[in-house]
Amino acid sequence: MTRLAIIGAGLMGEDHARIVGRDLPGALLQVVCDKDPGRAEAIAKAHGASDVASDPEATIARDDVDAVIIASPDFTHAPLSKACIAAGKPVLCEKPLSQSSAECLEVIEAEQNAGKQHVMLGFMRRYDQSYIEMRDALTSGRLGRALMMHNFHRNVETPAADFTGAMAITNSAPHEFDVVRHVLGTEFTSVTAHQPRRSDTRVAPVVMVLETEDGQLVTIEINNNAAYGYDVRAELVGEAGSVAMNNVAYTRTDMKLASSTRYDADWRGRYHEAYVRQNREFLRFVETGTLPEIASTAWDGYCATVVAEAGAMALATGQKQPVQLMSKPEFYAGRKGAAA
Ligand code: ISE
Repeated sequence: MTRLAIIGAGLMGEDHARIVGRDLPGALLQVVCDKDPGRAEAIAKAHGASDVASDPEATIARDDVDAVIIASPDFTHAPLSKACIAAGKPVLCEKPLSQSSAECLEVIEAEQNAGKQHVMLGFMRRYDQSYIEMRDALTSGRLGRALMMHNFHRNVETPAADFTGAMAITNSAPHEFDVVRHVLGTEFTSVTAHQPRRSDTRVAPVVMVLETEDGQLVTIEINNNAAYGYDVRAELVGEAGSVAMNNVAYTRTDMKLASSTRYDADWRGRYHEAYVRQNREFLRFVETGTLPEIASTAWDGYCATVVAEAGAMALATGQKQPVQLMSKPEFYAGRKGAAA
């Protein structure tokens, strides 16, 4: 049995605890750690954890913890990932690795110094069937050369009233930055960012246009106040055809001369399957020491953050910004993606 610690007992910590408790044969929820003991207790009780704790570093170092899931606030992700590397424990860290590319580099450096990869990053969309099929359509050659990828990412409303366009780029868009790099198997080279005007003070949608090294165009709309539901769409356009994501709805209701399907209020339902697959792959990584081929690594976390920084700059200046990555360390070689 692999003994797991979950750090952070918020929305995502609870979701991971549920997955470990119900959908992860071979894993034991050993400890739930949160600064708020009441929250840790509640989640531990609901999902069968053996123990609770409030000190993340001490939890990571425990002898009865084999691996760690980090679901605490964003600013803790990099320092706690480094603590896992220092303790020699595999870690599934929620995105983003850090909102600062310089801090991502610290994690990369720590991992390289340790001599092996410890960090699997929670960009769970890589495990979503729609993106898997898009990537397959490219790698099999069926779709011909990729030309464009269009992406829509809509939340019902922002988590905070003072949410900004820059936050849409650094908080929500990294999912697209990561999964598009993964599907296309290339890197971004530039980004422009635009916003329409709303009638109220809420953050307006952000639309980005990105270019890739391989000459593709990528559009990303982030609408954090879409009002109607959690809705993610994507279409990959190749020279021989296109692959578009269907809306995921298990049922349709036909009534009173109308037909309707429903939307979830947030991402947890839409991506439940992807989270389960991701966490099972993490468990296999802990058991075998080999990172799954499609897993997002600390390097991928760095790349997503560099694109986010360039995107935020593009929005602030109104100017096209270059996306400048350092050259990929040999340590992470062979993990570029589909069309590499
Ligand atoms: C949010 O920031 C997330 O991290 C979720 O994973 C994502 O699906 C959601 O739409 C974002 O806004």
